[in-house]
Amino acid sequence: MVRIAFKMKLFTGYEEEYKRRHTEIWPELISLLTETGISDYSIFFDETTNDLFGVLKVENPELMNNLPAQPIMQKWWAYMGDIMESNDDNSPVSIPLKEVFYLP
Ligand code: RM4
Repeated sequence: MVRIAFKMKLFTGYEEEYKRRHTEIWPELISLLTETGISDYSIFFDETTNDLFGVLKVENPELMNNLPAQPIMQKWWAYMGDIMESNDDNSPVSIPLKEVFYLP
């Protein structure tokens, strides 16, 4: 099991909308993420910078490389693209974070 952390960026003023979309997250996207081996996935919001901090566990991180090609993932990213920083392919701009401390 590997823990992965990353940050993304929300456009100003969309905290409530971002939360709403995630409380109504599509069941087929949840299935895709869990079938990929992802668990314990949280996203926190830093209201001083608009940073979204994601942290998750995954059995085999290489399987996450398959996510961008999945139609449900692409549809979700297109849906989210109006409220967060995205790349040309609609994937969120995501900055990997290095672990510097862990207390199991
Ligand atoms: C985020 C972003 C991530 C996705 C989560 C569920 O807003 O799109 O890529 O893993 O939603």
